[in-house]
Amino acid sequence: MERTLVIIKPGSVLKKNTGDIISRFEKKGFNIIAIKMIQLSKDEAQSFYYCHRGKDFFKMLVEFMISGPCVPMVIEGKSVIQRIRDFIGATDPKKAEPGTIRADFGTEMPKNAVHASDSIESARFEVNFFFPDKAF
Ligand code: FUP
Repeated sequence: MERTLVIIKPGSVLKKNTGDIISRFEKKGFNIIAIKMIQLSKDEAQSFYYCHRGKDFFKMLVEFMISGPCVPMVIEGKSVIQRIRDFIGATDPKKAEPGTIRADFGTEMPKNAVHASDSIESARFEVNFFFPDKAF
């Protein structure tokens, strides 16, 4: 069993796509074990994306992530980290496979609708970041 952290990003919440996106995960059979709506502070967004500090898109990414509330959730299941990454599609919505969440709800980076952990290490950090009681 694995756990992964998904965030419905502020752009999706603003466009009222939250319910539709949650529904996509549920209809696919994914098991959501924790979910909440919060607004990140600048410090929190910078800490969450610490691995991108110093990159040219970092400032824009942080500004976007604090532009409104977001909806982080923990999803649990067998090989769920890779399965969710495949399900949401490529990072750039323009390159995401048709029918994926990022293709259908994203516009361009960083407004790519959702975030999902990309490894066991990042999932561990990210789940603990938003849901310390679900840490593994
Ligand atoms: P992902 O793991 O799919 O979220 O992709 P990355 O970790 O590479 O990127 C993190 C965030 O930065 C994504 F929301 C996309 C954004 N980004 C840009 O805005 N510009 C870039 O050139 C690369 C990533």
